[in-house]
Amino acid sequence: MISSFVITGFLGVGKTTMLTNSVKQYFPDKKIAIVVNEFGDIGVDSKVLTNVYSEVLEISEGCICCQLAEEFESGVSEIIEKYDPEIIFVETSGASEPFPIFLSLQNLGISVEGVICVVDSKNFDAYKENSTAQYQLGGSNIIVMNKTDLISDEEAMAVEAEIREVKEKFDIKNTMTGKPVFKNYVLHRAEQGLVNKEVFEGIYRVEELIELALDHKHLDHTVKDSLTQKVAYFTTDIKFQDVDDILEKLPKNIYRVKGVVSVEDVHNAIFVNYAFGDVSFEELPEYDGKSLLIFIGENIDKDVAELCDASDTLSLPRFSI
Ligand SMILES: Nc1nc2c(ncn2[C@@H]2O[C@H](COP(=O)(O)OP(=O)(O)OP(=O)(O)O)[C@@H](O)[C@H]2O)c(=O)[nH]1
Ligand SMILES: [Mg+2]
Repeated sequence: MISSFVITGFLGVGKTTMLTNSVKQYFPDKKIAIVVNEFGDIGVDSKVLTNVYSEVLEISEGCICCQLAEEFESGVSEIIEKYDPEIIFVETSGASEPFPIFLSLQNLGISVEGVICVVDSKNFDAYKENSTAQYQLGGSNIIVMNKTDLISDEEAMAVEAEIREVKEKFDIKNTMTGKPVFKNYVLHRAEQGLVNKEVFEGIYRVEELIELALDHKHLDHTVKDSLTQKVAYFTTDIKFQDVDDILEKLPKNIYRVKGVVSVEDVHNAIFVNYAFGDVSFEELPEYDGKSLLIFIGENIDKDVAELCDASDTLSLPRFSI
């Protein structure tokens, strides 16, 4: 039987980082397929992940939990037929709930070994009221407190207590019996997505799904949280500094920026990865597409338009999402 893990967690918490750092390291001899879904219709994670894994399936439009169950299931079936993987890892979009994906995998006869919710320990306070984030914690049985390098031990203890509180409050229940779907959960700490191997060893196998909550009601979270994204393209040649300047001017409600840009002063294209004020850059040797930045946050349309007006290089397409 094929095993799988679902990796969930809010925008920019470190899901892809976990896939590139931990998973690759712990399963060198296994055939691994990655399914990645990104918020919005332009995916950049898959470009990063294809540098590491040979089989990456990108489910790119919308969010898998809302509209794409069919596309998800047929995509996964295809990857199984073509590649015959031993383990499938599904990275859900930061804006989707894990439970419907869990159900889809079960539908396909794939064993779900765990639903891992990655948490940004430094920024948990900034997003813990978000209903999607709460359902992501509630719908998982392994919690990984990532980015612990950015906080002290005392802060980590405080965040852990907050996480447990949210987890317990939003723990997903069987709607028929009122009992939690997962019997228990475990919490690990990590830096750069590097977790202990036991997280993946199936020892926390989802033993007992008491009874699937068939009438699980989907939360219309994208509307409720007003999470939106805007894609802006670079219209002229730019320097590395231009990208930095744009990121410095971001208002607080834009908390996630991803993109790929070619700049004059660096040989390879650069993958830009910004989350809650922190930014990292990575070279992407294979990329020769357009230079773009994807802005994600709450009610951001006006802010992105202003950023584009203030910058000589950025512009929104006439029909933007
Ligand atoms: N300091 C620090 N930065 C981290 C850590 N883990 C990830 N990051 C950084 O956080 C940013 C977001 O990481 P990703 O792995 O892309 O996050 P993600 O959850 O896949 O993001 P989405 O798919 O967009 O929701 C990147 O700039 C990473 O380099 C960590 O443990 N410590
Ligand atoms: Mg990602």
